[in-house]
Amino acid sequence: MTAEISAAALVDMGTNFSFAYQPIVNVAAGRAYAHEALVRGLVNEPAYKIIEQYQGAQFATFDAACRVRAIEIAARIGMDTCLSLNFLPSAAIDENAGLDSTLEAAAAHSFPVDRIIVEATEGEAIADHKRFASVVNEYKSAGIRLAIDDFGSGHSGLNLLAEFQPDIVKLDMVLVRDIHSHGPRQAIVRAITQMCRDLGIDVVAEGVETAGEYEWLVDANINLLQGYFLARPAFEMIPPINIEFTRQQ
Ligand code: G
Ligand code: MN
Repeated sequence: MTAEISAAALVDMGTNFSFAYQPIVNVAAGRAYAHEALVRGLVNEPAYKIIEQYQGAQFATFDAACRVRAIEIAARIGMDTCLSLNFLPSAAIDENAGLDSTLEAAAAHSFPVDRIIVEATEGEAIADHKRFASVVNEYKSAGIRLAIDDFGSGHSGLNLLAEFQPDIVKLDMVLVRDIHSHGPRQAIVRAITQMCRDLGIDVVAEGVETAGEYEWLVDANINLLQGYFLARPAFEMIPPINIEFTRQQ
């Protein structure tokens, strides 16, 4: 077994890239519930330009360095909501890039661990339920919450929820698109939402782009919303939210 890569090495790798943050809005409370960290270049180059530089053996280290860097910047810009970090389960189960560095970064920057959410995004690794469940349990026992990203997109599906229950399910934006005028998507989203309520799982709808989508989702009592309609990701800052909360409770 090789030792986990040093915290200093991860911090050093993190100086090569930066982050934008996009609100996940609690429309019932009328404020941001969390901010999702999205990797960017040092001068706001798009994510793919950074990710393509770290393919192969370096990728697990990159994934861990992302979490460290995203926490550092979130603390620096004074984030007082939850912080949602994307993670690749296959990278997180790599012994060189485990949980310790994320916990160390949270402690170093005084970011409370119970305000960290990790979004699992990689279908293939999640499909290895046993292995993934042990990673999830490690995170959970540290106080970190788990979201399943892109739910309903093919890789992340119902069978997963039978095996273990995340804290949050993020509906894939394909299900959200034009939902106000699409009967089948409405039926699917209603059923997923009911199931999640029964299981005690919070639902986030992502990729909300229009007023029509927004209104339908709010009427369906889906109160955690993310997407360009509410706010675009903002580079190294917390963006204002575009909408007035006329439906505030
Ligand atoms: O895989 P994941 O769900 O983490 O992807 C998030 C990506 O979706 C980010 O690149 C983010 O910029 C993008 N995104 C966020 N909101 C919207 C939206 O309303 N529409 C579209 N098309 N993309 C979005
Ligand atoms: Mn995500």
